[in-house]
Amino acid sequence: MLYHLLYPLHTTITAFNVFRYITFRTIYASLTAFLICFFLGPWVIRRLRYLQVGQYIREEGPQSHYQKAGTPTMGGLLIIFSIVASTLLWTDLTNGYIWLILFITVSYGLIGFIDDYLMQVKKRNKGLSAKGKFLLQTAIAFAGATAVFAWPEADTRLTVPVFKAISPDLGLWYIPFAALVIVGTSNAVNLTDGLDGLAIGPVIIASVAYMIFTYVTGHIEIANYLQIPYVADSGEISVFCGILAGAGLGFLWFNTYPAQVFMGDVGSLSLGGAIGTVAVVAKQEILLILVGGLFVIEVLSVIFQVGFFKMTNGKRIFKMAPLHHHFELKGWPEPKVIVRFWIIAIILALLSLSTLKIR
Ligand code: 57M
Repeated sequence: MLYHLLYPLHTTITAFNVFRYITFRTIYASLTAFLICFFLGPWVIRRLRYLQVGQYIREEGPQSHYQKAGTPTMGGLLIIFSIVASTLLWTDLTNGYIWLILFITVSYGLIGFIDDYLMQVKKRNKGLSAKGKFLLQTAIAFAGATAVFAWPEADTRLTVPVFKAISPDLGLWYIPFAALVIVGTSNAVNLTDGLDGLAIGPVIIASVAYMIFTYVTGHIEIANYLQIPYVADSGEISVFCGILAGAGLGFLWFNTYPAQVFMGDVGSLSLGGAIGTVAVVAKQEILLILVGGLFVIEVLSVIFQVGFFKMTNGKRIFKMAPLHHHFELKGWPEPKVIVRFWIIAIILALLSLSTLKIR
């Protein structure tokens, strides 16, 4: 909005020329998203308490979580509001990628909202059935992936980090592949959201990493210099990534240990869907394994735990999966698990950025 309203005025007020710059808009869009969460947070938390949207704690969880019962959840509603408002305010709304990412973010938020509503408000201890949730996510991801495939300048080649010579063309297989990235990332963030701030921290870190990647892929000179695919108009996505990071920081203000609010599935599914979609449109899907490495580690811990459990009918690799519960049961205080997982996420994101130079 501001971009469309104020930039054209730069002929009279030259100061408004700044609205043209992606860096300027990214910084102020990020600050806007942060401030919306920061100032609206207390009110939202009070409303969620009033509406009794208190977290239901499953009995088989770690003992230490029992005192969390009743913590307001569905704080993801605040995150999504902040993301949508800041995106409408600060991005170039003629950019199709922005609308695609917003579509996935909001529709995944809707799936999560239904799940949370059934689980928390209807007190049904299961939300949407896992199958129902997965089918909805897959359908929406396929719609998004098909839109990317049908894009005029669609490029179905896969970018392989480090090995610039390898870029297999997936052709029609690009659609299921892209859909898988979006659904997988969404569920990976959902699984990780099991300790105070544990999911939002790596979401912020991944957003900053992709903010840099999309700025670079959208900048033809830098992209060519670094020999990575130039994706026209993808630079605008770095404004969105800044908004993701800003909204994440604003939410973290209240979600940090001891959490005053949880994001709920409405938050984890939508943030994961947003990051997965950003990775797809920026053509950095494989790199997501590194950028979102902590989410990958958490999912793998569950896969190995369940697999091993089934193979040895009853033995466990970890005390409990996902991995964060294992360290909790080993006696690490919750904040120690959280910050150490953030440190790992930061290191993996730095490694992912280093692949820009190692080509
Ligand atoms: C998403 N949800 C948290 C909160 C948050 C297959 C299996 C690994 C699935 C997994 C599962 O059910 N995952 C669901 C994780 C839950 O958080 C809520 O859910 C939203 C995110 N989707 O926003 O509303 C609990 O996490 C804690 N929490 C915090 N701070 C936060 O900021 O402390 C969340 C956010 C909250 C709160 O206690 O209630 C969750 O953990 O369910 N299942 C598990 O993760 C379970 N693991 C398990 O069953 N492991 C088995 C097998 C299946 C691998 C094993 O190891 O043998 C654990 N989680 C729970 N109970 N709650 C252990 C059992």
